[in-house]
Order: sequence, then C-alpha cells, then structure tokens
Amino acid sequence: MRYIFLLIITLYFSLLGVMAQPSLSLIPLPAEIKRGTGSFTLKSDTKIVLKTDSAAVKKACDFFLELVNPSTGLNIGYASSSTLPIVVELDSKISHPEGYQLKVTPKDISIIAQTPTGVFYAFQTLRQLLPPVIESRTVVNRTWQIPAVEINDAPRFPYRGLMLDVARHFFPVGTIRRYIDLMALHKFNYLHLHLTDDQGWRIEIPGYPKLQSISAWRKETMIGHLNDEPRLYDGIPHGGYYTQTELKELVQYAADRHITIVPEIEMPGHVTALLAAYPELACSGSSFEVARDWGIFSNLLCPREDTFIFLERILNEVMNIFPGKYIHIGGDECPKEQWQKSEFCKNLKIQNGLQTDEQLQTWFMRRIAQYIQSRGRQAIGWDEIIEGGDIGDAVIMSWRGEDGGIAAARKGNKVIMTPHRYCYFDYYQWRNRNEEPLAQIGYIPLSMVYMYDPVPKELNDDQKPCILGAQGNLWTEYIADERQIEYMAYPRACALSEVIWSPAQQKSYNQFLNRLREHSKRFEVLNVNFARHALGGR
Ligand code: TNX
Repeated sequence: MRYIFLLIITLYFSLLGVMAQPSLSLIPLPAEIKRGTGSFTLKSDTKIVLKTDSAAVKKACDFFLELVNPSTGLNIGYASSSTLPIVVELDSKISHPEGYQLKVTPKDISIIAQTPTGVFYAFQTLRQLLPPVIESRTVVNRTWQIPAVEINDAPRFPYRGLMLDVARHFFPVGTIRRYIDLMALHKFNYLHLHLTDDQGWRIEIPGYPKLQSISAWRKETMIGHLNDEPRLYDGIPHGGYYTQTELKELVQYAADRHITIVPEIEMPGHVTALLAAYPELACSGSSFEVARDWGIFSNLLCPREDTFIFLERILNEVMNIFPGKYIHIGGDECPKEQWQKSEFCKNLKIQNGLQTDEQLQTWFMRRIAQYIQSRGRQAIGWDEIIEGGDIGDAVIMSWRGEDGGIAAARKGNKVIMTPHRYCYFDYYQWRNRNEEPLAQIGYIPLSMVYMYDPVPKELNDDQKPCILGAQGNLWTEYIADERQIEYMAYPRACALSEVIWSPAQQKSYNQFLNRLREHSKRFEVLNVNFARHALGGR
C-alpha cells in the first residue's frame, strides 16, 4: 500500500515537472516527442563526434556549426570523443529515408538517421530547440540550453513544396537563396520555380538568344489590380533572366539544403513572352509583345513539328541544368480560340482521331511528357492536362480545386495537391483588404492553410498513396520584392509545412499558434518580414 502511495506521489511530481517545462516550439511538429528532465548546455567542450565518413553528413553538421558558432562564440568543431558530444551516425534501423532520431540528455546529444537528409532534418529540429537568438550572426552572451528530449520523426508526405513565380516579377538570385533558407528551416524539400510566362522568360538558353534579348524584358508593368478600370502602367521597363551558371549554382545551393528545384517551362499557353521573340511558333499572327498586363492570354504554341523540336531543345537545356527527377511543363489556362481557327490544328485533330481541343492539348502534353520520360525524368503538369484523356505517367498538380487530383489519382497518376482555396499564398491573408498591400483577390487566412488535408476523402485506400504531397504557390503579379515575398509566404508556409510533415491526427491549430508565437521570435532575429495577423498584430 505504502509503495503504491509512493509511486503515485512520484508519478504526480514527475508529471508536474514535465508540465512545468515550457512547451517546445517546433514547426513542423515532429511525429513523436518524449520529454526528458534537465537540459544539455552547449559549451566549448561540445564537439561533434562523427560515426560515419559520409561527406554529405559532414556537410549537414557544418551547417549546424555555421549556425551556432557565430552566435555562441564557442568554436564548436569535430573530435573523435568529447565530454559533451553530439554524436552523429547513419543507421538503417531508422526506417524512413528522411526520418531521424534525436536524443538530448544533460550529458550528450545523439542523432541517428538512415540518410544525410535525415541528419540534416535532425539538425533543423535541434536548431529550433535552441533559443531564437541562436540565429544571431554576432556573439550573444548567455547560456545555450537545449531541453532533454527524445524525438522520433519522419515526414507524412514525400513531396513538400513551395513555388516561386519569378516570371511575373524577376528577383535577384539572393532572394531565391533566402527563400530556400527559410524552406530548409521548415523541412520543405521541393522548390518549384515558375521560370516562364506571358510577362517574361527567365532562363538563359544560349541557342535562342532572343529569349534573353527580347522575351526577358517587358516595356512596363500594369499598376493596380487586373480588374481596375482604366488600366494604368508604370512606364518602367522590367525584366532579367538567370544565366545557366547562376541556375546551376542555385541547384547546388538548394541541394546542400536537401531541396530539389523543379523547373517549370510553360506550354502551350502562357507563352506570350516566348512568342514575342519567336512568333513563328504560333499558329497565326506575327507580332507579339511581352505582356505588360496580368491575366489569361489567348496566345498558344502551335502543335507543329517545329514547335516540338524547339521545345525538346529547350527541355534538353533545362534537364542539363536541373538534375532532379521532375520537370514541370505547365499546361494551365489555355483558351483554345487560336487552335480552333487554325486549319493546321483542324487537320491534326482529324489525323490523330481527336475530337476536342482538350484532347488536342492532352495529346500535346503527353508527347512532351513522353519525351521527358525518354530522358529518364518525369513530367509534372497543371490539372488541365488530363481533361483530354490519358496523359501517360505525368504527375498532376491539382490547382483549380481537388477534382483534378482526385480524377488523376483514380487513374493511377501521381498527384501533388495545391488547390487554390488553401495553398495560394498570393491571396489576401486578412479580411480587411483595404488595410493590406494589393494582392490577388482570394482570401486564405492562416487557419485555412492549417486545416487543409492533402488526401481527399473521396479516394479509397488504394488511391490515397497517389497523393505525393502538397505545395504552396506564390504567384507574383502583385509581389515585386523580397520583403513582400516573405510577408505573403510567412507564416502561411509554416502552417503548410505542418500539413505535409506532421501526423494528421496530432494537428491542433491553437497549439500551432502557441508554437508559432515562439517561432516568430526566430523570424525576428532572422529579419523575416512575416505577417503578424494571426498573432494579434499586423
Ligand atoms: C492562376 S495557378 C494561374 C497563375 C496565376 C494565378 C494567380 C495556375 C496554374 N495559373 O497563372 O498567377 O492564378 O493566383
């Protein structure tokens, strides 16, 4: 009896102890967290003890050292043993290739993962367990405690993406690097770069110099919203493009942070900038101007052999720069009038037994997807590309809603969910629009992103695994600089990171907000221009 009483007392106090600890402000929330007692303190005796000779693991550790050494001033490095070690090892007992185990005790820290990616993610978690001022680039005098904890973690989905539209506005490479840095902090693993559109072509293709001299530049940009009357223009030329060298460096920069870049080349629509340089690729018309307005244009590529030769050459260059598996080939918003008027298209449809223009578009996109597949890669396209039948093995990016993704998964195609009602970070995030900078007209508050579930209820258990994950899209018609990119993307990207990383049954918006409050202190130190509405500010 006495023992039982003692046991209850002990349990009670240890429970109190755990409850008294401040909650950990990890975003995205790890799959499993077990709190311990006490904490580990980073000191000058702390050393990383590597139990593997993997260069990629070493690189993941280097990142951590580059984070902690400037702010702690401790000059932590590597050693074969230490009194306060951070032991890092690879072990296949961690079953998920992106998973990890992180154990922190007062005496040591241990990181185990199956791959260097898992090690990198463990360090991102460790980073978030440290006080926000760890992000400072100058020495801060204080103690650096990490609460004792055991974390067993792995992502819910293999595709965790953010898109950045660099066509509507051109951004310096440094801005993309910063976008990548923030993605890495939240364990995103795909950056989709929207490289071409009506308003600009942003990738250097040496064989087609007019893409650089003509397609990369527009005369001016419309002022105000697309629906405003009359339309006004700023009179300022805008443009630019990324050289192949810059893009290759960016690919490496992202890869070092375990992020793969998915390049997008739009076709057969959203090609006005391309046609301004090479009008012969249209079915008719000889004079096009790089668009100055936003919106949907009727200019399309003509599905002639010359067009396919051109596109294959472009795609060869693209695949040469971007080594990742996925190549995005666009396919959204293609009003078909130009094809309907074209004798060539009418004949092509008859020759190929195609009844509708949607079938013609799918025929076009399937041919390109097959070309990409023949080069050992896989095409991704917006959901319009399945409207006209079988699209082969292409991955469908479901943006108009979830229906495209549901239809694709039912056919066995892989799907990335990015429905505009939940995943469009170019929409307003605050109901009082007139208090906000101009944005795309939709409204997606933080809570809406958080409550999204990428797996539609309509799918059965066989179809569910077709959902590879989800992506947040940042279209930049109304976003012209880095500060505004951050304002629109954060903290909504934090919510999305949790949607795609954390176990669905553990989601709680209130608890997320509490963690975000702490997390936002890190943003302050990093000078991230995040929107404060959900935290009670602006
Ligand atoms: C639709 S999403 C588009 C983009 C626009 C966006 C604005 C998609 C595949 N197409 O061209 O930028 O809406 O929210």
